Amino acid sequence: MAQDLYQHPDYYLLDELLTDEHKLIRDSVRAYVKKEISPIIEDYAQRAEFPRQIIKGLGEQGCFGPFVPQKYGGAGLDYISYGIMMQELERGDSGIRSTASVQGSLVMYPILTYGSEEQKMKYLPKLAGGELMGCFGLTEPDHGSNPAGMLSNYTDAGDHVILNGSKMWISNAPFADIAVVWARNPEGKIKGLIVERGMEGFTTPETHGKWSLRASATGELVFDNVKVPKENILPNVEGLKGPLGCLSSARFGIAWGALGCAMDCYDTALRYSQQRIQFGKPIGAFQLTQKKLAEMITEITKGQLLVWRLGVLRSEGRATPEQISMAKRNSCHTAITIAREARQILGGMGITGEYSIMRHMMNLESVITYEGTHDIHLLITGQDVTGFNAFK
Ligand code: TGC
Ligand code: FAD
Repeated sequence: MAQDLYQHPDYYLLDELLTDEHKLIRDSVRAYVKKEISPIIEDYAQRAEFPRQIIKGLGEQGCFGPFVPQKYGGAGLDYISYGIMMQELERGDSGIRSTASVQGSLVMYPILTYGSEEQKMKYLPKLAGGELMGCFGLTEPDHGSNPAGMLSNYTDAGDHVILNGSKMWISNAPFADIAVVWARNPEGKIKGLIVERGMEGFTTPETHGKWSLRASATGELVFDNVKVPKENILPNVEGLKGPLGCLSSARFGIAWGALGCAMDCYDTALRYSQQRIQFGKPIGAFQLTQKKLAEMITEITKGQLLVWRLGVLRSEGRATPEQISMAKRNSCHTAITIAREARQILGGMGITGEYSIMRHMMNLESVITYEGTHDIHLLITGQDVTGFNAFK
């Protein structure tokens, strides 16, 4: 890949809305991405392999659950800090942000929010440092957008439960040490369980052949009469609001993260348009190229304002799930549209691994699909503003 020369666009001087701490965090994660991710990511994506050696560095950067209190090994940071971290990571690659957001929002968040004190002390510090890695099992082969229909279930067997069922499309599954799994209890209510690698009957076959998120490991979770101790059940939540609450945290991170891809594509295309000469002048001097770039920076600026305000609301505990849905949907749409336009500005070079754009574009096909598809988020907004449920 060409040298990483990234500079983020800030057309409306939004840096003035950030604290010095936010800017320090951004500088630190950006420097880490430029040094440790950018030089290797294209190669790992081409080989469809997750670079496992980066886990330690991600932990040292504080990218795993930065909002978790210090008592449990986190940094106790606000949600804008979390958003900034996810943006910088996803600017490098969506698969890297995926690993961090699954660990922070989908594994640490439920243990922090719904777990017992013993569960928090046992798992959170190790998860924060990357000593333990986790994954999150909600989606099933026949229940994706509609997790309320899930079939995975457990029965009572004294001091433990017996878990059966399967989950698919699970990020980090192939190497995760633990899985936060959502399944029905004997009364049919949805509960969360912490399933550990090594429990008999628990396997995690890898999913191959993806054209998207190639540097992220995806797999299934298969439970064949797995004995799970009752102390591994998350005691403080029951029902779909448990997993959906985790999704609110992860979708928030994606809303910031996807804009990182958009900014990287814009930055790359702008620089290319100033240097590439055709018909005797830089292609950036042609009106059609300027239209693309002007529209990109306009959408990026609108998206930056949206996620910043969402970050303020989330840090104050006031962001609604519906507001988060709007931002997740908007950022993914903005990013994928910009990636496609930026690819055109680079002409043939745009399809090569020399630049990050095509990789971002392919990754974004997953990002616009997972954590609720583009249309599911539209329906969430539609329901919120009309009061009518169009899902069912
Ligand atoms: P519904 O009746 O609307 O809600 C059930 C209960 O949950 C509450 N709730 C939420 N709570 C917190 N955060 C949210 N975002 C919430 N959304 C709903 C709701 O208030 C209710 O509470 P209560 O107390 O009344 O019980 O549920 P529904 O079955 O009608 O479903 C609604 C729908 C379709 C929006 C929901 O199922 C949905 O969001 N579907 C999309 C599924 C999805 O996003 N799956 C993601 C899987 S994980 C993943 O993709 C990880 S990718 C990770 C990576 O690599 O980065
Ligand atoms: P479906 O639900 O079958 O949807 C197919 C199409 O139908 C979509 O266009 C959808 O918008 C549309 N549709 C569905 N219902 C409606 C409706 N009511 N009205 C209108 N249109 C509708 N899940 C996890 O639990 N953990 C993970 O870590 C995880 N990681 C993932 C990683 C990757 C790379 C991918 C691709 C997915 C991952 N997922 C994960 C699963 C992801 O959340 C689901 O793919 C997503 O929620 C959509 O479910 P589905 O693929 O079954 O599509």
